[in-house]
Amino acid sequence: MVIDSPPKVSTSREIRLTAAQAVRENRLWQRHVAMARIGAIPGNGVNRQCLTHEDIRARALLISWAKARGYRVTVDDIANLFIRRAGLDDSAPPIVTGSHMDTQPAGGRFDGIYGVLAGLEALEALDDQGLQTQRPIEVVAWTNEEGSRFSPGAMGSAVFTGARLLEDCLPVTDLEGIRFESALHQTLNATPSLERVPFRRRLGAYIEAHIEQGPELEAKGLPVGIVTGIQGSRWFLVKVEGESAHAGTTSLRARKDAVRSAVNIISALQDMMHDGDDQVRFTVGRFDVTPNSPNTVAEEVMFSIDFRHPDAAVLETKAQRISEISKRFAGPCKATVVETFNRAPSAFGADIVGRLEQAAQDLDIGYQTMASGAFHDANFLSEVCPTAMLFVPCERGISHNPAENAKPEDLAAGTRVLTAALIDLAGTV
Ligand code: HGY
Ligand code: MN
Ligand code: MN
Repeated sequence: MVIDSPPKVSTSREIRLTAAQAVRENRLWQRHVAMARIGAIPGNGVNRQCLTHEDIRARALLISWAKARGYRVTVDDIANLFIRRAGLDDSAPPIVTGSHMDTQPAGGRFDGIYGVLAGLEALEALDDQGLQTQRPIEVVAWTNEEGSRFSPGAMGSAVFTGARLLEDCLPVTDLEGIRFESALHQTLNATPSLERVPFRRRLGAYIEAHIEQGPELEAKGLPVGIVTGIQGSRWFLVKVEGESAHAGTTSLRARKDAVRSAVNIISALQDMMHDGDDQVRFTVGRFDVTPNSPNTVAEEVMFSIDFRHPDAAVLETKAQRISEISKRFAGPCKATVVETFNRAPSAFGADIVGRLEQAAQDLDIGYQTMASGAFHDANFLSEVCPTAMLFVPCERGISHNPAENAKPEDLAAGTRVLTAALIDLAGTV
């Protein structure tokens, strides 16, 4: 698909500064505090997995804030939520910002939600300054970016952009056997009055603000990172089938022990994945044993693979070997490998990245350009419209952990750059 270039520069530096200066650090911080109460877990973290009651409550809170400002709130068939601030030319493709509200089961108070709240803060800053834009601006909360409850991740943005079919998501079940379809209907039924909008609407541009989830910006004392692209990600599910047996009476020779085979497979994969420059990211995060009893030899193991690398060729070469190695090291058991997520490395367009840099320079906010190790909804949006991201530091780079933390002043600095870029892309009258 040909990606249009972003709308021409159409605002003055003064207008961009006026908009950005109206961002209120405390209002933004208090919104994070209020959201963090929904699904709060010990250690200052959050468990607000996608399409759970906590997710539904967080959506309701966001909608109440949006409605209090008179913004139009819409939803699509996979429950992506859109908050729209009208533009003078309301038929023009909107400039969109946002991220996700769902979290990991042991997640943090900033991953995802920061991008949604930064977008809302940007709209309010424009209101507070009485700035009317040419194009409408929308804030989006994408459904199921994390992929921890229903795998894989980024379902909402993938379906919105046409990279995945909604029908393929509906039968996916969580660990309790609940189908995505029923959790989705429960969520949509919680906001019955919201206007429904179609997938694949034409967008003018997309900018996502997110915490870095790495240590670089904090280590360099930089409040903002401007992201040039996202490394590739491959997800697999490996099923190892053995035979359950009595732990006391079955000799080792006679066993088809699924745990023993799974451990051998994982260690062989780790050897294959080893690289001297520590660029490969290979993670087995889920390891489910059946029947999971201390005195029964395991009949079956299902384990996940999350493999990432910035180089498409390395990603492909190593991914190709996963199935063969799994079969070779399965011993007396049977191993089957299914790929559930395959995203090549993506690069954002130079011109829209340049517009974000211009915004940071206008505001004299220190930044560096950098790539993203984490995947984001922006990965899918970059296939349908000019797309870029900005990062703010998080403490020691910790994320996907209740200890995830960020500073109010950094969240505000990132939001100011976002606001300046949004009004620049949306144009003013
Ligand atoms: O896994 C990821 O990269 C994202 O944080 N969900
Ligand atoms: Mn995220
Ligand atoms: Mn995440």
